[in-house]
Amino acid sequence: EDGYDLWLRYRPLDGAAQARLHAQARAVVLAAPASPSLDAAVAELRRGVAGMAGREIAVSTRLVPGALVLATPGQAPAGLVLPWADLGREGWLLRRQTLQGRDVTVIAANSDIGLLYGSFAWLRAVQTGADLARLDQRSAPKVGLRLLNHWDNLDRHVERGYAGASLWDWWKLPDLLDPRYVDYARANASLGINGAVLNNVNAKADSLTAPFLAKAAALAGVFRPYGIKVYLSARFSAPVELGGLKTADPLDPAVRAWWKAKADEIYAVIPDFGGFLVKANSEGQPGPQDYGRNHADGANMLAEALGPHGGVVMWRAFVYAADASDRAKQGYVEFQPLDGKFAPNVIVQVKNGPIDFQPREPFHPLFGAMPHTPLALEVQITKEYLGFSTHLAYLGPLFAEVLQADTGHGGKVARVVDGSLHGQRLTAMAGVANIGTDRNWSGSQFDQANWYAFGRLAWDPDLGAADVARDWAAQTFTARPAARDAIVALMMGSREAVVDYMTPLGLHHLMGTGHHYGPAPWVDNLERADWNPVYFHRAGRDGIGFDRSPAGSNGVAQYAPSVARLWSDPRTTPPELLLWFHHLPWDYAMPSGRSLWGELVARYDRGVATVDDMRRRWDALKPEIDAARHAEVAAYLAVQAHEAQWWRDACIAYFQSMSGLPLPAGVRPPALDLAAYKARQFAFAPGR
Ligand code: BDP
Repeated sequence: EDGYDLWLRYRPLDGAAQARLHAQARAVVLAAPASPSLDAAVAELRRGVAGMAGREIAVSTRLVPGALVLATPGQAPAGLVLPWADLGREGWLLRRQTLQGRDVTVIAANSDIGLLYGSFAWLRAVQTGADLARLDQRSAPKVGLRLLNHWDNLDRHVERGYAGASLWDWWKLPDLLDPRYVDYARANASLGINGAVLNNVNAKADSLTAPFLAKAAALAGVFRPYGIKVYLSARFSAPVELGGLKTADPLDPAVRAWWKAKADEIYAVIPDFGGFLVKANSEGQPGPQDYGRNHADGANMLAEALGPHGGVVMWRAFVYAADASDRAKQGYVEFQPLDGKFAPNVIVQVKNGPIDFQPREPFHPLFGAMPHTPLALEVQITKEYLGFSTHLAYLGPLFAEVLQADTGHGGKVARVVDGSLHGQRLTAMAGVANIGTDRNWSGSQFDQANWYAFGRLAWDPDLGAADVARDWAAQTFTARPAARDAIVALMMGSREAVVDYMTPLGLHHLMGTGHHYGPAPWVDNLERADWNPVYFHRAGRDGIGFDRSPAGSNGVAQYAPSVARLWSDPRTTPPELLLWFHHLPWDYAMPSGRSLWGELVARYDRGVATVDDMRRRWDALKPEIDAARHAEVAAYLAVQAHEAQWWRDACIAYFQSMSGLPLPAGVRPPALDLAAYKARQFAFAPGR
């Protein structure tokens, strides 16, 4: 067990469950047109049943009792009456029923890809111990485009990647197709992920050259049966860099013609190419503002090129200009006025929060504030700011927190993302992938759960994070209820623990320069003001926190009035976001009865204590988990416990130097003095 199999392990069930499974899966019956996706579905069912029931099952044309019947409406067996219309193009239905006098399990969908999704759903039902004899489930995705964004460079280095090198072996492509590409596609399809942006948003123009397009086309060929489309990050200045033009001005006819020709060239080799993802005028990337144009001008030019082929432009809203008055305000300031100005095949891709993938942020104020523009939610699966793949932090609660946040504009973020709030048909959710060449794919066993949770929540943003964790734990570690639930409990507290020992009470961006690993709240010497931790926490003798209230930057005014009203006043701001919106004196009275200073210290201590508790819980699970994976997780948790302490000690030492206050009674002082924490260096942290 090295984690390679992810949640598709299909290990033998115990005797009674095996017998039950066998009774429900005697053969696969095809009542759908042949296709590569259907072949993939059948192969997966056979693989799963062989693994779990220990028997090979045949593909039959006769409706035998105990069959798994894969059906589409066109070829459905006589007597099968189903709510086909409710399933949409990709949805599925699983139902145990009697058909022509035989008890069978129907896996039904309107398309072959729906059947593949349904097959994975049935296998999940088996793996999680569902009652197969009474199965009756159906599901259709609420979000249209469910995409992984790979920040993979063409030299196979993964920006912010903590799981080895890029899976894409560009050098050997298109001739050599690593079998791992198929396993990648299976894993994604099992969750419903239907697109992959192959290259980094900090893009090289080379990815758009003919040799690289041939390589991308080879990957697209592997992924196609699994319903996964290939997308590319496009560098805005490519017409200059590749085309020899003098400008990349989006209103220049020659530039527009260049992109049109490029789109035609791409679709000639990848007929179902998904489209472009663009990071423009952000962190040094070129963009339309270099020519005095705005984001809509840039996006619409690309949309015009892709539109005739059915492609989309995912234009990122992650921008912050040199004006450093309040970085959190800048995405909204630049994009909100462009509402309604984008072409219909443009979707503006917005990070979950207004800064940058912090352990906790309020939801981004653009959600709900651009009713005439499709908005995609971008989350980061790779844990750049939550301890890389060495710290255990299950991100389901983070994703669910933003999706369930009430925008105050008539619905929660999930309703913006699924398009229902403002009647958008183009909908998307993107996750920055945490996948690489490590045998376990994600750098650690538990980081697989974040890939999994992203996929499940992109399909259905209303799923509960604990329910998703329960499925994952059952599929990945054990379906035995007590052990499974112990794993879920450990996972569910893990993200809050990271918030507590890194950035409690709404603090943000306290991490080390560049690599973003480890505490560095003291850093104040970076080129741009808004790259410095001191810019974000603003601690001094008078107090701590970034004042975004009306008396400060008034960033809070970017939210709907009902939300802004609550968050303008520290007394009605949730403690979790307090120092995001307010600068408060150290003796400010918290709802807990502690002073702000006391509360800050208590949260740091709580974070450390939770990690210690996670270790104990994991140790107790030893008899339930295979030795190799148990030991690997235990080793990581030991690192995390040590580093949680480091974070806590370094931050308390630093903030105490600001507050000048004694530690509350009974609190253990930091192990070292502040200078020692400041001196600690990480020259070789991965992922930059
Ligand atoms: C930041 C990362 C940087 C990315 C950037 C982005 O540190 O590597 O390029 O986000 O999303 O968090 O573009």
